[in-house]
Amino acid sequence: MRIIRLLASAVAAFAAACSSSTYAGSSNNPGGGPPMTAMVNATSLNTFTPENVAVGVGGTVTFTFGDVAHNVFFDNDPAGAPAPITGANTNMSQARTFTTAGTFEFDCHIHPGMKGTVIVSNTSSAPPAGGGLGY
Ligand SMILES: [Cu+2]
Repeated sequence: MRIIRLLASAVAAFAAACSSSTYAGSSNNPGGGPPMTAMVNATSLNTFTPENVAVGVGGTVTFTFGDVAHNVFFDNDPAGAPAPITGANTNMSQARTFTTAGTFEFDCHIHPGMKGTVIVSNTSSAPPAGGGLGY
């Protein structure tokens, strides 16, 4: 009996770990494509957590700032990226919507080496699932 109970809890833990492993920091897209929302925490000294997130075209990434001031600039491809989050931001959140597919590196101009990546992929290649987004 004890072994069965242990096995059951191990299976539950495994399932919980798997449910969020595909896209770190992202909520699942019920349509089956890339998630349409993701969160990046800029709440530590000089690290974005997670550093890499993925959303579908039209998806939104919310950057949350804590006690240490940070900003977010998309330097490598500003033409397809949303507006930067300028200044020195603390204890607030800012969302940015990504309307162009691509890989958008971002960094904090206050802390050299503090950077991350938003991968934006087209949802049209995903199989339609019950209507979904209508692409
Ligand atoms: Cu910073």
